[in-house]
Amino acid sequence: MFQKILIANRGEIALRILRAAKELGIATVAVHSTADAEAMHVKLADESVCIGPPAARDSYLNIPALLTACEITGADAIHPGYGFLSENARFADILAEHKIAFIGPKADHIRIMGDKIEAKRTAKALGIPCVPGSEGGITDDEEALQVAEKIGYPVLVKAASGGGGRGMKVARTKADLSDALAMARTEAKAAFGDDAVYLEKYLEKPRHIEIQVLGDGKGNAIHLGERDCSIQRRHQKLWEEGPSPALDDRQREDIGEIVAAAMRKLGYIGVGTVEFLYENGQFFFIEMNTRIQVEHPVTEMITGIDLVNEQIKIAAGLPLTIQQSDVRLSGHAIECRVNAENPENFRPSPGRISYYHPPGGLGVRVDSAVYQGYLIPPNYDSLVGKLVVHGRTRSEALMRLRRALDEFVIDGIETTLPLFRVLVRNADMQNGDYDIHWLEHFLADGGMSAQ
Ligand code: MV4
Repeated sequence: MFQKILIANRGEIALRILRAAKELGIATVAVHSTADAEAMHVKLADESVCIGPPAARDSYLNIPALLTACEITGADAIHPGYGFLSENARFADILAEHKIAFIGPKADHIRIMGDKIEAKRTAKALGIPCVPGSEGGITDDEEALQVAEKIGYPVLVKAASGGGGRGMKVARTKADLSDALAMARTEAKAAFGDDAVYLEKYLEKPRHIEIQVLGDGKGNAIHLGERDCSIQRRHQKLWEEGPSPALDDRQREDIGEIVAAAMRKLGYIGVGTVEFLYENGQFFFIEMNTRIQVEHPVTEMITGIDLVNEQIKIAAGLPLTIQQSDVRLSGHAIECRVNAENPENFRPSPGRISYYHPPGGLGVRVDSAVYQGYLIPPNYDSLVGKLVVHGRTRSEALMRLRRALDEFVIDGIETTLPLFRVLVRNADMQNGDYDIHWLEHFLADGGMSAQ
């Protein structure tokens, strides 16, 4: 087992990793930029190293600085969290060269899943249902026209290096296709330095349902159910829940076993999330994330499994001790991402928290690293914390969420709390009757102010 883990991240996920390490009796090293000197994970870690100025590229993305911090402290493993270097295959390779353990999957699996064309090709070969589309990348307009004729319009042009919605263009008719291809390639070249694109049948009103997996690379892999992440704005998730209100147990077991079997065949190591679009009772693979995700507490609350604890043990070479038959999904969990943003226009609202009172009580969890008097820096994402509630049923979880949101006080900055107080009272949300476009339509129809 590792002696000392360097946490190459910040905010709530850095605290989350620190907690798991401490419970395993492993020493912790916090790294921070000059903007995060007063951060909670720095205060609670056994040691801390300042790795640079506020800009991420000079601190949390600064590989030489992270290697030096390992050298100085004698850390034998690095946990990357999410974002930053968590899905950077080169970083995983460099750590291997320096004999420092990367708490994550094999670099090759990160590389495969980072290329959306390779990811899809691999998923298909492993027996995972995919969206109908081009076999690989699209080389010219002629090929695109043939594929589009075959799968039928509307089609979606997607960037191979994309993900998170960047570099996507819909073509509703043959006449739109050439422009959509050109715009997607231009955007992809500018954003990722790679203009490779592929084609898929465009699904009009899907849900976004992701399956949590855990594998040890020794022939064992299990699934831990799903999370419905359809409630998002401009590809930023806001409300995630599990189980999905749209699935029954049979569907859950079927798609879960398909994914677990695929991960066994792949020899996947660590935690991973296989993302699907779900429409008319069918699942369509779109991407796989090879990191711990922001919304992992939803799965922890319904399974009782500590995913970061499992991640660390697997990275240390221990076999998976959980069998699929041990996994019990119990109750319902909902996570709301509390961001330092204006709840109507989502403009960032950094600043000092003048008063902070988080909710509590049975089935209420707040994963946050802020405190009263904390100054939220403007340099990073706006996540203040995650309010996660659990109930024996979805309606109990909704009632608990409503109560917890009304109890939650964060003064000094604007937050998304008022938006969630409206959503938890909304009929469609109470009925679980939503798709990936629901929130943007709700906001466009007046959303907050219309209440
Ligand atoms: C799609 C799609 C419809 N049809 N693919 C957006 C980000 C990336 N994860 C893939 N995305 C989509 N791919 C096909 N063939 C719609 C989206 C999409 C979306 C997907 C999940 C969650 C939110 C979304 C918001 C807009 C579009």
